[in-house]
Amino acid sequence: MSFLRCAILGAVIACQVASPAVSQTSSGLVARDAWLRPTGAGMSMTGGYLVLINTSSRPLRLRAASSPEATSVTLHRSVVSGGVARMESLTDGLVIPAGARITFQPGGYHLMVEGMKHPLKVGDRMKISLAVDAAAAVSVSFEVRPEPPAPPNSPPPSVSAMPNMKMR
Ligand SMILES: [Cu+2]
Repeated sequence: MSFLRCAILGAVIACQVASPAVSQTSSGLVARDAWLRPTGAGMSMTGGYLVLINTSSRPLRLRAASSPEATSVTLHRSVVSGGVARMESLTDGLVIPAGARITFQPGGYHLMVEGMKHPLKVGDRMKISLAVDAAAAVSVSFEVRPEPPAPPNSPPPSVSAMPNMKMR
């Protein structure tokens, strides 16, 4: 990782104190751009997506996810085999290599949220906890929106670009 990249990540980490868009675990995993699809009529399940960045110098394993607002949150991956799309459960979690970034997005990795206690509409927020290795789970605030908040490889937002900063 270059010095410049570290400097940018440093700015993001400093910013996350005030912004709900970025969360960090004690292990060095940064979660950003977390979003959920709104639930359809009569549906109690949805998909959650985010960008995970491993800022540490060793691999990190996302072990599990959970939310007080859903019966279960599981790690899934959509795959197409033999022309048929299906989802597989990542029962061993997901390893993020040192310095790597993994984008959860429709058609790929996603958090399968099932047994929602109430419907989600655009503009709502929902907390999902992520458990990484042996570190304490970190709570990430997901925004409900119809599409991703930013292209997967866009630069981190600057402090001045966040007019509505709130303390959590
Ligand atoms: Cu799924």
